[in-house]
Formats: sequence, C-alpha cells, structure tokens
Amino acid sequence: MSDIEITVIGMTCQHCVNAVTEEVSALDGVSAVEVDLDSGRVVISSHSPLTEMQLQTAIAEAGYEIQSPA
Ligand SMILES: [Cu+2]
Repeated sequence: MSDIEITVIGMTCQHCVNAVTEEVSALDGVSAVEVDLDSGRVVISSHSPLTEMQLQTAIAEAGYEIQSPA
C-alpha cells in the first residue's frame, strides 16, 4: 500500500473532481482517491505501484493535466 501525490491542472468544479476521481479509481490497485479542488492536489492510495504513464493517461482521459509528476 502506497500513497502517491500529484497536482492536476484545470479542475474548476465538483464535476471535474468527480471525473478525475472516477478515472484514477479505475486504475489497477487503487483503493482510494482524494482530490482537493482548490490546490489541485490528488492523493492516490494504491495496493500496487502505479507508473507515471498510467497516471498521466488517466488524468488525460478525464480531460486534465498533471503539473508535477508523481
Ligand atoms: Cu468542472
């Protein structure tokens, strides 16, 4: 179990938060996703390690961008 923290650019409302949460939650091993709308900070709890590529793809699927890589 590990926690990964990333910063996502472009989220403006609860809908954005939901979209990011949904995409990241769908990744293998992810047990929890916590999104702070104001700071753009996303904390991901995962049972298996996630690659930067996986995260980038998930965030892009949701329509946003990672500012600082994990
Ligand atoms: Cu939104």
